[in-house]
Formats: sequence, C-alpha cells, structure tokens
Amino acid sequence: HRHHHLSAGIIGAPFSKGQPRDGVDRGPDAIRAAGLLLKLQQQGCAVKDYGNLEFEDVFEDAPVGRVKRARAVGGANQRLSEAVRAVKRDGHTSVMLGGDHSLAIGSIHGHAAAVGELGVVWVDAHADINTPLTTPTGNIHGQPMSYLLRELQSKIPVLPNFSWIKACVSAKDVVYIGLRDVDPEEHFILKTLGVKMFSMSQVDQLGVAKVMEETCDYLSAKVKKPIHLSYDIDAIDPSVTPATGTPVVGGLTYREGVYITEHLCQTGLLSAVDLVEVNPLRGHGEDGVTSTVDTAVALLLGCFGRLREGNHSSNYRLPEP
Ligand code: HAR
Ligand code: MN
Ligand code: MN
Ligand code: MN
Repeated sequence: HRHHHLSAGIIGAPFSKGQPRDGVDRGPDAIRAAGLLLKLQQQGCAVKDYGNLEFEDVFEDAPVGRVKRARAVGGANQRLSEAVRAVKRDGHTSVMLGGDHSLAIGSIHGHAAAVGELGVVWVDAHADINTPLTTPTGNIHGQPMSYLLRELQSKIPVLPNFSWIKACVSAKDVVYIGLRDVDPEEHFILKTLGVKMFSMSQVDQLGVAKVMEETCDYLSAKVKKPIHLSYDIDAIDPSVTPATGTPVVGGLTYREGVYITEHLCQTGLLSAVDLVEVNPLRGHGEDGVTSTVDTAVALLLGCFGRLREGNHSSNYRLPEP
C-alpha cells in the first residue's frame, strides 16, 4: 500500500477555554517545534500548514447553569468548523492541533459538513459525553460528544454561541478506545445509546490488535464512511505523556497508542485527525514535556503512513556501483 497520495492540512487551534488550566493553547506550536511538518514531508506526505486560528476575546462569559465559558467555546468552534471544512474542500486530510478537547465540536462539525456521514474513533481516558446538565465540572472539554450526537439533542439546552451547531454524528458510528475515567452519568449515556467502546479493560482483555480489527469492522459493517480520529493525548499512560491537564493512571502504552494510528491509516479511510490536550506547562519538567510532545508527533506520523518496520518510497532504486 503506497501513501504518496496522502496530504495533510494542518490547523493550529491554540484554545484553552474548554477547561481551566493555562498552557494547553501552546500545544500547536510545541508540536510544530518538535518537527512535525518536516517529518511528515520526509515520509513522503504533502503538507500544507494553514497556521494558527485566531480566536476573538470574549469579555463577558458568565457561566450558563453549570457550563463555563460557553460563548468563547461556541465562537472558537464555529471558526474551527469553517477552517476544517476549507481544508477538506482543498482535498487534504485535516489535522487539528489543540488546544483542549472542546475543539472536537468544531472539528467534527466541519468535517461532517464537508464529507457527510462519518465514523468517529475517540481515543481518550475520558468519554467527554457529559451534557450541560450532567457535567460535574462545567468544563466543555468534558462535553463535546453530547453536542454532536443526534440521539442526545433533546437533552441539550440552549447555550449562547452554540446555535450554529448541527448534531451530525449517530451513536452507532462512534467507537471509544482507552476509557478509564467515566462519570456515572456518562456511563448511563453510553449504555443507553449502545455506544461501542473499548475501555482499558477491553484493551487488556483483547489486545490492541483485536480492538482495532473490531473497531474497523464495526465502523465499516454497512458502508465505508470517512473516519474522524479524535485523539486525546491523555489516552496514553501519564508515565509517557504527563504534560496534559487531567492525567489518569493505567493508560495505553506508547506502542498501543501508535498501533491505533498505524491501523487506522491502513484502512485508507482516515479523513481528519484531532490531536488535543497537550499542555507544555504541565508534566514534571522538561523531559515530561518532550516525551509528551514527541509522542504526539509519533501518533501523527502513524496517521500518515509511518510504519515501525520502516518505509521507502515507491520510486526508490538501489544505487548502481
Ligand atoms: N468527566 C470530567 C468532566 O466532564 C472530566 C473530563 C476531563 N478531561 C478531559 N477530557 N481531558 O478528555 O469534566
Ligand atoms: Mn478528551
Ligand atoms: Mn481525556
Ligand atoms: Mn493509503
């Protein structure tokens, strides 16, 4: 399988207001500084960097019920949705560098607006499916799936700057991988809607290879839809990726994390990727940040055809003596 046809359209989304900690807005530049663009090009991937989005300041953004900073999050995601739609119109695989995971609202919305029905693979320690009425923290990065799922729309109250959002994903088209910190209300939602999930228990039980085989069989059972991969770096074990806002012990190994991207790339259906929650101001010192950012880069390289066995371009010829 050759991958010279792959091209990445990179959008930086330096946004942090879906959660309370400073620093996650520095994720896009940290990931670029670790050499993402050059490394993608070196593996034969065409790259267009669309730069970082600029988000309007919101001066009055009082909580709406439990929900914090709805106006800022709604506005930022509307902008991101347009940007992802443009990247897809230009024919690239969209790569959204976060920023916090509230950005999945705009990324998935824009992707669906461009290509229609999607399969969503959500790799995360958390389910991020709280509604504005179940959220224990008010942080919207714990809620994005609730705004996107058609089946939950009767449970979503009106929020300022959220009226543009059209629920565009069906519960049957979502697969979770890596869950290990799920609120009771979220667990109720997942079970009631019958959402496919591979918690860390299932990763332990089945192994990551079986998990990925079942994930792709499940998503492509009827028709092959484009895949949106929303990868929260906190899915990986914090011994490897400590520089994130809400680390949870007992996560995916580096190898399991990379395997997920290799497998999804090989389907040929990967159409957009989010890499979120890298926070260079968290983690314990420089080494933890470097390890986190380097892992994020490795996951993205895996999405664009990098194989651990090695790669070579299809036109390579051995030098003649
Ligand atoms: N479930 C909690 C909430 O809704 C915590 C969510 C936390 N963090 C994330 N999401 N990083 O993946 O607030
Ligand atoms: Mn998340
Ligand atoms: Mn998470
Ligand atoms: Mn291919």
